[in-house]
Amino acid sequence: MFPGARMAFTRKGLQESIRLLACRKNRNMSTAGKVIKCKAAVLWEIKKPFSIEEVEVAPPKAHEVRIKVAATGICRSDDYVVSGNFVIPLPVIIGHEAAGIVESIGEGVTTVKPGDKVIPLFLPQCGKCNVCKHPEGNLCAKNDLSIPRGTMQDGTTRFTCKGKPINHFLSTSTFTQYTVLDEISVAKIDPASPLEKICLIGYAFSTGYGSAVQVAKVTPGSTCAVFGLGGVGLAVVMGCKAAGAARIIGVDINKDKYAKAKQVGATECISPQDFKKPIHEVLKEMSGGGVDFSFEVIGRLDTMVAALASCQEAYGISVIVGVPPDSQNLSVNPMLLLTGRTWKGAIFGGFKSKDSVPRLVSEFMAKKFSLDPLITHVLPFEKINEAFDLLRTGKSIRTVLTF
Ligand code: CND
Ligand code: ZN
Repeated sequence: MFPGARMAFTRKGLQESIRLLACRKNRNMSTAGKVIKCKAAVLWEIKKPFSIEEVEVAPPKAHEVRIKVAATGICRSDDYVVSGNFVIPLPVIIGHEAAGIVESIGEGVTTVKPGDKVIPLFLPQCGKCNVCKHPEGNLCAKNDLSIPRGTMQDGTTRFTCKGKPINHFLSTSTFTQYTVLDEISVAKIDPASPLEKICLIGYAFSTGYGSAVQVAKVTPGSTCAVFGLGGVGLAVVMGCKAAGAARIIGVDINKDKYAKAKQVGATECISPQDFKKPIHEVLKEMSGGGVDFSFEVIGRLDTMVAALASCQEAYGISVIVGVPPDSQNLSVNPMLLLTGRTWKGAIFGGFKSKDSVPRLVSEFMAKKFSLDPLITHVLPFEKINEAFDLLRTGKSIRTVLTF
């Protein structure tokens, strides 16, 4: 090719790029400020499948952001809504573990702009409440978890379907092509990050990983026991390993979970059903008096007490990660604590969301941890009901739906 031809080719390429950019800008301009009609999975009633509907998504108001969802994970907590164990206002668009791209912003938004890659935050960080100002707490007073409202911060919804308002879920609502978030419920992330993977940082991964590194503060050379080796439990194992634990004992009644647990860092795995003695006594013997750190990642009252009893009586730390059954109380012997154990619990691994999510994405990009072991299935969004069946039958760890 002679030089003139190369120049013409390059100029043509440049002109084409400019045209495409202008198109993209116009496209944004054409939807900004307008209602977007798109597909969403609406839950009209509990214990019923999702129905894929055309919904109307209103433009973001002041301090709000509208995003195009690129990928969303499916979580046990979403299924708690479908089964009626987690009671929230219906009809609703649920889903809370996602990643996407900002389509448009409302007045006064300063932390994100159209085109930014973002992760919705099911736990907001307003930066102003007592919890946000406290160095440790992360359950921001503006959360929609303690008493679910099912709305934006201003008390109204941005979704309509067949003329009816549709509720939001945990300030996120990600089972939809477009969603609207309060600015305090969205974090800007590395533009190079793969959205179909890092969506897990919006919930399961950070919950487990943070429980080890942030809540328990696992120390190098320590011995840890992780009760429950589902997606969140595996992320706890990854956190223990990253913190330098020397022994990580996985506890699960399903032995199919052991191979993956060992792949991510468990040094041994045991089943309570293989022993005549209670599991806390087995763990005490295995660790010469009790483990340094234990984690309950199942959501059962009996295993919460077993995990507490299995940590060292004078300095052991036990963390509740599993969500207990609704309105049930525990009975424990206070001597378990009087001797010096610490019993803790945390939502979202104790991480302050808006501060921590971008940092965790950067750590993922720097290959500090991998999310691949947690993602067992990737399906198109329309197969959402199939994806929930995989979760309910225990066939998946995490299914990611792509749009
Ligand atoms: P998942 O159901 O995938 O894993 C639970 C594991 O526990 C499975 O491997 C079971 O085989 C195992 N198991 C069940 N019963 C027993 C038993 N009696 N003894 C030993 N092992 C048993 O759940 P997941 O990993 O998605 O979530 C685990 C819990 O964490 C669940 O309660 C979920 O709601 C909770 C959670 C908490 C938070 C938070 O912010 N604290 C966030 N997300 C999820
Ligand atoms: Zn706050």
